[in-house]
Amino acid sequence: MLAAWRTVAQRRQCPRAPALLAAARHLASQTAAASTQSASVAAEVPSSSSGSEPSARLLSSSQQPEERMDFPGGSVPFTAAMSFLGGTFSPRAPLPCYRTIDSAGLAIADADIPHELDQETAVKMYKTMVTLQTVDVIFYEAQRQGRFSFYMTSSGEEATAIGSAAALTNDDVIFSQYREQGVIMYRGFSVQDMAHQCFGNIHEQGKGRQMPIHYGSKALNFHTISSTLATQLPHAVGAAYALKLQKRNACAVAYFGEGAASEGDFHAALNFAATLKAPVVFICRNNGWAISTPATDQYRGDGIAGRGPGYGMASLRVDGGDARAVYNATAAARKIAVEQQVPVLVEAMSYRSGHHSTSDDSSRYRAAEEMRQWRARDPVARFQRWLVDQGWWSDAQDTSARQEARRDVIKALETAQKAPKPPLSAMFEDVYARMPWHLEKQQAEVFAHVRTHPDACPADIPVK
Ligand SMILES: Cc1ncc(C[n+]2csc(CCOP(=O)(O)OP(=O)(O)O)c2C)c(N)n1
Repeated sequence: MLAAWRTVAQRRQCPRAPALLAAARHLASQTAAASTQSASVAAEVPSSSSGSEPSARLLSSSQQPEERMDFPGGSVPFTAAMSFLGGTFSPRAPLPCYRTIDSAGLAIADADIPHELDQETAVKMYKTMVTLQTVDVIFYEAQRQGRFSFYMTSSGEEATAIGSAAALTNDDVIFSQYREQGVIMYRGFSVQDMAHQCFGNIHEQGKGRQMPIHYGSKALNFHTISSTLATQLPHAVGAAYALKLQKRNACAVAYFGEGAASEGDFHAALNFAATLKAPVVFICRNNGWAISTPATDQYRGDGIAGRGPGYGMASLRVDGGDARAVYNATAAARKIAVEQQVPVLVEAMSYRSGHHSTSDDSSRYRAAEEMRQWRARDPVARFQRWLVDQGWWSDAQDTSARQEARRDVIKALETAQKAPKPPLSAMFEDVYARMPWHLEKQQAEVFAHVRTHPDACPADIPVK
């Protein structure tokens, strides 16, 4: 040990070398005295104790690596140099952003493509993007006309949702935030299903008890969306851990925004996932804004991907506007999660091109020029260009796909709007097998109130 310290002090030309060497000599003499003692104590350790057990590590100085601190949380080397890591002391270059097609949609020649898209998958992805764009435009307008109460578009982020969804299997369990409608659509949730949910009619499994856009489907392995940010992240870890215990060939996939990543649940989820080695793929949509809070006010480190290594988790940053890159990144992350039974973090860099929701006006807090620049990099147009270059898509196909999507969306809205609403009593159902006394009491009070104040209940909700 003494020799090691001398080498360290000399190599670093440390001005405190004489003091360090004196301290080392003192330590060495103490260690020599202690080793005589510990040899006798070590003799008392039962012979069944293995060298890796804490008691043996502490007691046998001869086994203790002198140049490292061996403790229950790991083994770290000692250093006589004091240097802070990160922050203002050693700013690191940002993690680069993996992409396979450029902002104009041209393929990048030397890009890593471990999972190349086949024509059928690529065309399905693009058609879903076209439908998603059409749904977003028409549903947004329908909300503005007062036909239902709330809507959120995913404009600018279509490639993140659909590129990742295409790389998963139907056995993978999805926990999304609220802006990944492309994921559930790709899995088979129809435009009609979406319209029923937004209108909260009798065809909707939630029976109108949730706000619009809170989709969910047991059949599609897609957990119902919760408005409360980041609550889905610990749930996803629990589900992933269950998949691990069941030895299933599947993972959980958790989507969230960079704003949600400031919640405590994000940190709890990542640490649990890492320590439990839960097969979960975390996909962050870093779209630059959390309502009016810019990403620059959300963190000081290297975005969200930069946090992964701190949790001991493989992390990747990907261009969220490049559907082919997102597909490859998710397929690779899924492979790691399922084969190695560990979590993986993916940060998809994108931009929220629309307002946060129908309750927001983003022109109040961000520059028109910023929005114009990002809209010019439209992920759907980029992917279309790549598809055309592959010879897999044409302008004529595009026109007809968009016309068909428009017809479907308008029809779905009309059908959903005409469908009856669930009765008032539905509000009290489905939580308990037998309604407890306090809910019975509340239900009676609601009905009594509506009888005396008929205007308190919307006219299209049957009072029964
Ligand atoms: C726990 C919690 N806090 C605050 C809110 C209010 N809120 C709703 S959306 C949102 C912004 C979230 O931004 P981000 O996670 O980046 O997703 P984005 O909307 O940009 O897709 C906030 C603060 C909430 N729903 N839940």
